[in-house]
Amino acid sequence: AEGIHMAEQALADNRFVLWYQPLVALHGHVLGVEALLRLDTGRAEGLLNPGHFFSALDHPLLARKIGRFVLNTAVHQGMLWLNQGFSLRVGINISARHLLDSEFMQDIHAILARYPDFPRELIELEVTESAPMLDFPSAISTLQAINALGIHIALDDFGTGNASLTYLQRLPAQTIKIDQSFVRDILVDNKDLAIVAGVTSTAQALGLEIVAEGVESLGHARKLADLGVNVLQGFAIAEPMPAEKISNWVKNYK
Ligand code: G
Ligand code: G
Ligand code: MN
Ligand code: NA
Repeated sequence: AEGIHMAEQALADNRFVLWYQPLVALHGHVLGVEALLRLDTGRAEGLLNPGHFFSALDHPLLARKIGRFVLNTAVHQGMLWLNQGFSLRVGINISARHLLDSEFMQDIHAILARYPDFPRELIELEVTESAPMLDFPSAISTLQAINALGIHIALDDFGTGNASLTYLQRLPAQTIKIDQSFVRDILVDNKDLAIVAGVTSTAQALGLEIVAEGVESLGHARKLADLGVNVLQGFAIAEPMPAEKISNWVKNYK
């Protein structure tokens, strides 16, 4: 309840902000960013991450309102970067509640109408495994409709749900983001290494891009490269940062 109240206030006061974390392809170029929601308390606590207001992201009305803010802000920012000469794919986390909302497709069409010149393949919706679990047929048809518009889909937190392989089989997706809980210990735990290797070769066989999240050291990056992971994201590459810092970061990368 506290998270819901906090989010209502933040919407009213315009205190939601997006930070962005770069994703880099193996051979050096910056592929894009993931938009990460933060709540600016305006006080000493500074920015709160979604752990403080997760309940709002699952609230029937707030999920829609926050989701629209995130879509609009992220695509607007992507357009600004493009106009500055930076072609960056923008990853946008979609809550299960918003994905399954009867107004979700309208929200998608509205954003495409507002930014008709933004390349649709630069929009990547990150969907976690909880969404299809709630209503599989509805999630499939919505994701197919989105894909048919040219928007990309990533299966986020891959491996942490209980139906990953079913999703790979049945959901339209271009990207798998393997969860950081599998990546963290690949240098010390052969089980985790085997899991990441297996998911990577499955992704390759299916022609999907594979992103490793939670890449925290150069050692991790090297090991992931050896395994054939295409794209890296994590503190070893860059921490999330405000939008204004991204263009300089991209210019200075390698
Ligand atoms: O960035 P951070 O580690 O604080 O994110 C915590 C969780 O919140 C992650 O699971 C992430 O996917 C989720 N998250 C971050 N930004 C958004 C957002 O804009 N919308 C939704 N629905 N979830 C988000
Ligand atoms: O669930 P999702 O994958 O969207 O969550 C992304 C979250 O992971 C972001 O909130 C970000 O702050 C966090 N994150 C990004 N890189 C790293 C990392 O290298 N290590 C850890 N522990 N967390 C990370
Ligand atoms: Mn994500
Ligand atoms: Na993830």
